[in-house]
Amino acid sequence: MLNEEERQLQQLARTFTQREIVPQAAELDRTKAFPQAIYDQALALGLLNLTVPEAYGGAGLGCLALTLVTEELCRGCVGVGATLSINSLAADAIIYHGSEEQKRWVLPRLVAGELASYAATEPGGGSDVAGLQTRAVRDGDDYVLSGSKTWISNANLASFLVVFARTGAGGSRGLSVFIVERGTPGLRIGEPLDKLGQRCAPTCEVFFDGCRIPASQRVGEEGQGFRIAMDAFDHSRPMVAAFGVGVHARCLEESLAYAQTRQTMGQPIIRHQLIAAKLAEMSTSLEAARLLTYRAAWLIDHGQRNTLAASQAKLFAAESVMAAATEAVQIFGGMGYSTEYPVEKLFRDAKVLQIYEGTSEIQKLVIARELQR
Ligand code: CS8
Repeated sequence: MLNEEERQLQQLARTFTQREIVPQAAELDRTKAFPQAIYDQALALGLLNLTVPEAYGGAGLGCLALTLVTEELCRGCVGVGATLSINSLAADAIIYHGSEEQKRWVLPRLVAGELASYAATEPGGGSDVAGLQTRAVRDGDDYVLSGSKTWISNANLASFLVVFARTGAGGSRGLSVFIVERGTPGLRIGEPLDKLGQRCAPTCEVFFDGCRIPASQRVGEEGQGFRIAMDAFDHSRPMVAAFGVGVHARCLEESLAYAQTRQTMGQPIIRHQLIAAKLAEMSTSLEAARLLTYRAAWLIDHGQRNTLAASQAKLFAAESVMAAATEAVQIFGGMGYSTEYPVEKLFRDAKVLQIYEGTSEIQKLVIARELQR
């Protein structure tokens, strides 16, 4: 199903993950430290910023290549995988909607190793994009931004943010998108928030207090912000589904190894049919999630609208990885509840996959709407 180039890229990411991420995952979870050394090595190996076009120094690959690499990184640690791949969300808004000047300004910087954040979610909510409150008021050749964001990935390290703000009336037609440089007066970024899982992936509050930026930093036309956000999600949801597939694959790997060695009642627990059934189900849902994810990525790579497929992949991957992580803890029993074994971390890491990049409930809403188109 995959071509030779895709297989090689997947293998490169797999080997890198096994060597560099797996041994450090537990410690990064404890310290909550951004995995800078892993980031630098992955960048040097060409595993990051895959979708940036070659004209701006990137690999010029598609969404499928991104999901293949992301799945492998997240098999090692989804905190690491997420924080390494999240540049692509901000990049996509600029790749598909930015001016030539904006692309030349920011895309080569990502390829050189800078980080960018995608700032949509606000304290008032993440699901209702059309209801966001941050304002951008036109003042001559500038816009002045006021408001706040939260849960913004990598914001404390980002060189620039792609910010969604209201320029017009309420609703989906009143939003616009801006590039805001780190250090712009009126921009303040909070410390990383503490959280249940994916702890080495920083997420921060962001505050705009009379933050003045030139109008040339608006991405697309005024009022196009909602469409740009939805379009970015069509590209990013397969990637986030791949986060889930990576964690799911690790759940199966750990559970299978444990079930083959752990003995109860005189035999390895995999010989107990109720445990064997859990593994059978875990492997079947993994393959289904993977195929949905590849399909959603493939469709958009081939110029086809993938909104339905992307939401189906994100929904199924998130729900099935949570079920798999729950069963992994169950298979490990008391050891599954212990921080000395890896599965409690998989369980904690999995939960947010049902929440970010559109909750499972939002994915169902999108799917139901797409079915009626
Ligand atoms: O608001 C929409 C939605 O998708 N909400 C979820 C938002 C979301 O995903 N938030 C997550 C925040 S970002 C994040 O989590 C990053 S963290 C990630 C990983 C971190 C790792 C460390 C909605 C609820 C589906 C839409 O709701 P409505 O407000 O009801 O809008 P609609 O009426 O459906 O649409 C308005 C118009 O837009 C058009 N539209 C909608 N979807 C699309 C797509 N492509 C193109 N156009 C679209 N996908 C729609 O047709 C409407 O057009 P009209 O012409 O106005 O009728």
